[in-house]
Amino acid sequence: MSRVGILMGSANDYEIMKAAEDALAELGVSSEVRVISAHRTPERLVRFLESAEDEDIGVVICGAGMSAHLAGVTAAHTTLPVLGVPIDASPLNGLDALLSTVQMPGGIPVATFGIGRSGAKNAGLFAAAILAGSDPELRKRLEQLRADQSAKVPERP
Ligand code: RP5
Repeated sequence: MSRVGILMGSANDYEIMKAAEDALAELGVSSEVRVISAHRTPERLVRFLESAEDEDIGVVICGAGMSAHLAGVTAAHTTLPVLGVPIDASPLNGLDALLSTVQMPGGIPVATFGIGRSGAKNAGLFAAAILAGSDPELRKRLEQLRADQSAKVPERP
């Protein structure tokens, strides 16, 4: 089964991006977690993407805060699906990262998720849903996870 690359602009983003790693692990999908900044370590990003397909990476999740260019630059270098997670890391509370990530020019798509932990979790689940398109067993695990989630919701408060 393909793996998921989880990139983040700073080690400080990990407490948020761990939600993506955890969601994937719960579904039995392994991930490759790296600190790679579009601004501070641009060569590291290019090196990672050059070998990503050979390393069986099927989807790349990118979390970044502030003037967040990680997902966009990643998408510029690969045709793998790129999922962007804006992180609240500035006085603008993540709105800066959301707008930087979501407003891509036509031709270079980034699927953008909500700001913060729930966005990271959903990016993990979405990456699994993409991989499940060619993996019926993973599809079954996703369906089971939804059923378990529904069963945990009480009928009354
Ligand atoms: C972004 O700048 C990172 O993704 C991080 O969210 C933010 C701040 O980085 P640090 O200064 O905390 O390393 O590139």
